[in-house]
Amino acid sequence: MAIVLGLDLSTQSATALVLDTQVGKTLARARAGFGPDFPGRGHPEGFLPGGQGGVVHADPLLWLDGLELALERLAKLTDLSKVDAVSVSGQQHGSVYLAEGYAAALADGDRTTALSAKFKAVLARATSPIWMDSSTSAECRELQALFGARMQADTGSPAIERFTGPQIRKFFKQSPTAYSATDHVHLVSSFIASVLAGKSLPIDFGDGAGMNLLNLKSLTWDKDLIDATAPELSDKLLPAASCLKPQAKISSYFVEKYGFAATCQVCPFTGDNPASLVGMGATTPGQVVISLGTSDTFFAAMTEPKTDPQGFGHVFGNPAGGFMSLICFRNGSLAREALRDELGVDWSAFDQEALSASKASAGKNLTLPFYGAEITPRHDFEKPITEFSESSTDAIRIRSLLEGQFLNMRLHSQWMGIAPQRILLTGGASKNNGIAQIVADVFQAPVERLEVANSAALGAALIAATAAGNDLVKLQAIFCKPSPDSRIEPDTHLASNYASALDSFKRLLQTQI
Ligand code: ADP
Ligand code: XUL
Repeated sequence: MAIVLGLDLSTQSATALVLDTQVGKTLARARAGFGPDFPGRGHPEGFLPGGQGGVVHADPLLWLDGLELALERLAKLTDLSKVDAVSVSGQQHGSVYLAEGYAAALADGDRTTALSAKFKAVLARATSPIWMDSSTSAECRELQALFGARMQADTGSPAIERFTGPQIRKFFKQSPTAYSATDHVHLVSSFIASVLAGKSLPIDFGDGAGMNLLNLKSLTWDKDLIDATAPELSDKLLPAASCLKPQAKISSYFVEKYGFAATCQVCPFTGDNPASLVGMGATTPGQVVISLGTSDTFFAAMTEPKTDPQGFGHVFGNPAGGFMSLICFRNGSLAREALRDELGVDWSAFDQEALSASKASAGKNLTLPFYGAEITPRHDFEKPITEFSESSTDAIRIRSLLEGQFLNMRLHSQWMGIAPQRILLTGGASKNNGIAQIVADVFQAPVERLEVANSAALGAALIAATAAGNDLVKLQAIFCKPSPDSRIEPDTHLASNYASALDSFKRLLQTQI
């Protein structure tokens, strides 16, 4: 199996990446942005703005249109009939509710009607809650009251607002009729997998661990949790599976419309963070990845499922076997964009050179970097809290926000007990050298970036290749190489500044939550 396709259905875009694994080359890549490419659909940043009470939903039909646009663009760049296998990474936790009749929509090979038109009639819920949704505190309390410490011990996380189990429970409580009309609940990853296969495919262990429903000891759905979450939920979920086993051939819709070969294999898909772990070449313990996408995440492979005593961090499945620890920050790129827009500057103001002007103040001007509700720590912040003069220069304000983001990350990753020897950086903001320098300085570890920028799409492609019979370790040695000029060394003179800033940051945070 030589040629593989990795798709990444993330918060803001659909990305497609084709690799030739025999010659170790990227053949083509294409992207469709849910905001910029579909300006009339009301998703400027990939989700519906203005949700009340913590509700953040997106239109699953837009994900299908984004997938089709990315494939249309890709088909102009490379011959898709050569693709042997495909896999997908999807934003985690988001759920899709499909009604009876959806199996016919999946199997419909007619290329003249778009996928979104076929699925419109079979959605039991018109919009999908996504990972940014924090509206299920009541359901989390109910589940916690029933299961207590067992919830975290067995699923890797306490009941968490954005996780799919509490989201399903809320849907059942608020719309019992629509819930009961739901034939299958899918995650973003398994939904897109099923669409590509033309039949319902299972949820994989990696992504399934983000639902508060998967028992990590048995890697099966936990019957008591399922039954307590919503009635008849066990009928609405296929058994969880490994993403490394091919499940089906691609459906005739994609053969007819985009020129795939009918023999192209489809694998179950995984979440964007587990896929990134693969794409960064970090599936063996001892390496740390920081992903700066819409969310900022910090993750690492681990052999045993170690849980966060504070309850903010998670355990997900590692596609290569074992587990991964992860912490997620909602105020990632969108918070950096908010400050950029507030100051009326562009990303060059976040560059290494621009920020060097404020180096003397490193660690001295604290910001709690939250423009809205945060996941880690869980709190309804409204705006950043700063401890310095309003008249400070742009460089000081930018440095302070970035330092706040990475001090918060350093503080909340301590439970993992990892002193990183180097940090692998990925996600849209990772190409910014100023941001990368602050990461290196705050963590006092060198930062490296890979040659392929989208590690989730790369991970999906490598999962497809592995499922099709290739050796993952060999593939990672070829494709997951740090880009030669990407390494940034920490400024060791700043070690003590950031050690004391960490204590001050912790104290300031404690005054607010
Ligand atoms: P996701 O996978 O969550 O959809 P990406 O990993 O594609 O997101 O990252 C998108 C984010 O990258 C944007 O919200 C944007 O703020 C950020 N970004 C893009 N270019 C830069 C840059 N040069 N400097 C800082 N941030 C950037
Ligand atoms: C992880 C999380 C986000 C999403 C979107 O728990 O909520 O990182 O996967 O990228």
